[in-house]
Amino acid sequence: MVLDRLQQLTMQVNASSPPPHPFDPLSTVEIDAAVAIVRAEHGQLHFNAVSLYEPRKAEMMAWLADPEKAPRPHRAADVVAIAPGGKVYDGIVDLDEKKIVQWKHTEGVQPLITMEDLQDVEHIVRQDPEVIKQCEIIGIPKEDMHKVYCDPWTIGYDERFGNKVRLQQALMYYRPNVDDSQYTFPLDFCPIYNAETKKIIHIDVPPVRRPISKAPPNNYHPEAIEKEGGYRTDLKPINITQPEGVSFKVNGRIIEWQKWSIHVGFNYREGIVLNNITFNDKGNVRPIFYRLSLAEMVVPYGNPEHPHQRKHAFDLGEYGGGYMTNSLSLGCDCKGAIHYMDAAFVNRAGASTIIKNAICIHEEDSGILFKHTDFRDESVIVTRGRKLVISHIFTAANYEYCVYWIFHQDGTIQLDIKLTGILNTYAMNPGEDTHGWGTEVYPGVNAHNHQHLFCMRVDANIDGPNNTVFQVDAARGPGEVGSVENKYGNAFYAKKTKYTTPLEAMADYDGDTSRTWEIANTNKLNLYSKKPVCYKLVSREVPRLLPKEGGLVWKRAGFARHAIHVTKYSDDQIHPAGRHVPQTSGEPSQGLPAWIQEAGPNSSIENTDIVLWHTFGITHFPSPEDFPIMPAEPMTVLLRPRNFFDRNPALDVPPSYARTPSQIAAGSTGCSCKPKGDGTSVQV
Ligand code: ABN
Ligand code: CU
Repeated sequence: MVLDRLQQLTMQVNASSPPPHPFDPLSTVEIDAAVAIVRAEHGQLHFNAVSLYEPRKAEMMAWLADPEKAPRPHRAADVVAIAPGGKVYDGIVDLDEKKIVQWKHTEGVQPLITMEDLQDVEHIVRQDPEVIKQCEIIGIPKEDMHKVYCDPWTIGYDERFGNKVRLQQALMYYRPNVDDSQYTFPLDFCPIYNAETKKIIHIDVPPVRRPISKAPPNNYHPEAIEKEGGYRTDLKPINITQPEGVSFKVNGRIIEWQKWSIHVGFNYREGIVLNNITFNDKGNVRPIFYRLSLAEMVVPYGNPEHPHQRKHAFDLGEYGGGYMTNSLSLGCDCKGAIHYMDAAFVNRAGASTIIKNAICIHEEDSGILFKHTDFRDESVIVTRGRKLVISHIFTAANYEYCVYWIFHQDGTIQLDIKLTGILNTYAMNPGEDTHGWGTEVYPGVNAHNHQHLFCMRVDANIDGPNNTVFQVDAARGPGEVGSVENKYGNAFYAKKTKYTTPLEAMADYDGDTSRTWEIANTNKLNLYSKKPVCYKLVSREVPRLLPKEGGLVWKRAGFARHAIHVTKYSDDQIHPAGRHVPQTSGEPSQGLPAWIQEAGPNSSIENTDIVLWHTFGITHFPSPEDFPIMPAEPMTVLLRPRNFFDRNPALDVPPSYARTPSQIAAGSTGCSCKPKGDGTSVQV
């Protein structure tokens, strides 16, 4: 039976033509085939993840360089499965050979928690006699248990329970009415749920109780806003139209836009993955990045009272940014002419599932690209830019993270993350002292201080794989005021520090020196500046990890100890907090710190294939304006070409308006330039 099914699926895989690009995420047919192959050998398992096992880089580079002659990398699935009793298996299935090429029982780990795993908990919590007792103590009668809700989180790490059993902590809330936001009514206790026995095994109860708040609900839904006086009425429509369609081409999952070529991938964990990013520089297709992704994040909360130390979500490694991704809707999440891509995953039972419209690809006007007016005669050029936006949005229980990868015509790549959704809240008594660990954002609602720290993985390929990272600081020139070399004291320059080892490259941000980092190809100099071609990382929202050295978060989130880490490329180093993150103790720290130890902190990262890891984000001290739902807060990281092009690479973008001095002298009213379809412009 199983083999018949496998044969059918194999035929479907083979029938799909053309073959998938080696970077393409697994299709539903490929996921089903991988599951069938695993099932045929290992029987009934729960599937935690079946995702593209990415081609090995050396093989892939060879194929990209010569797809006709080089062997095409095999399609393969990276599988995480859980057997009855909780044994975790990590495997690789070669889909071309139709066989399992690696299968191992991994001890002492807990794979990420899926939304399916989480959904059981609320139901069980409502029926648990001890939870009912705790609800009664704080003023919720047992007939109202249907009004009790919980956000189940992984337990993070709790030394009382370790990591042998798969555990979740239930953050408890109440809704007086079904449409009320539960985050206005947090409960003061926290049950612990065993995902194998499906039982509550413990409840953390605070020494001082906090009865349920009697404040009126604080809602954001339309009916509530209407009741409070209604919506503002002075907004006129803004329509975005692209009457001739979009200016990008889609070939499978490769997007060609304005000299850029980008392969758009997606996985359950990182969400969007961009591969083989190149720029056509006057006919020369130049590699820039082999792979870009948001690889991990951590949200540590700052209240030291037990059990709040457990609140530090690794939303990608513990839950999966891809798994939590929203199905986007036209006119709401994205406006304009949109190209959508779906995302395919496995569910716990081993069936493939689809999130429709998981990725949105569209263009936006981006304001002025460049402009200059000559004050003498008002001769002018003004050129408007546009950008290509590749985005997805994921909901991590209370928070929404909107991730935008933005490509500009001048060669800049921008990662914007917008944070919205709802604050994580905890109960407080009237007049209670928050001790500075949180803010009363509404009566009875204590929103704890926290950070949102993201780790961007930059697998650079700046005119080839051999790259070097430099720290660049604005520095004053030597010599005191009055000295020969710096008589007036005004000298300053860009001080460059080469990172030669991973140890040197563990670096922090310094706003005082406008610190940036250059990923350079020192083998290639710019024609004019004679400086190495590079892409510069410009990132200004880079708080320090506030949890202290040696503490739980510091140990578990090793990637967040520094703004920058640089490692020599290795195929399996994708997840900077480790492959399986839930319930890690951080002893020893997984991911980046472990890889650096393994490779040798003093090994060379100079002029070789390197990966730069950048941790950035915000420190969030909540305030009432963030409640009951937060206006989106943006963060930006830029990757900018520096000494990469010989001149402004966007000079050939047709201007919106241009008038030269001679045109003015000749009495011409000017030239308003309208782009023609072939990229040139005509005077109108
Ligand atoms: N922010 C932690 C989280 C994410 C998803 C689901 C539950 C909890
Ligand atoms: Cu926040």
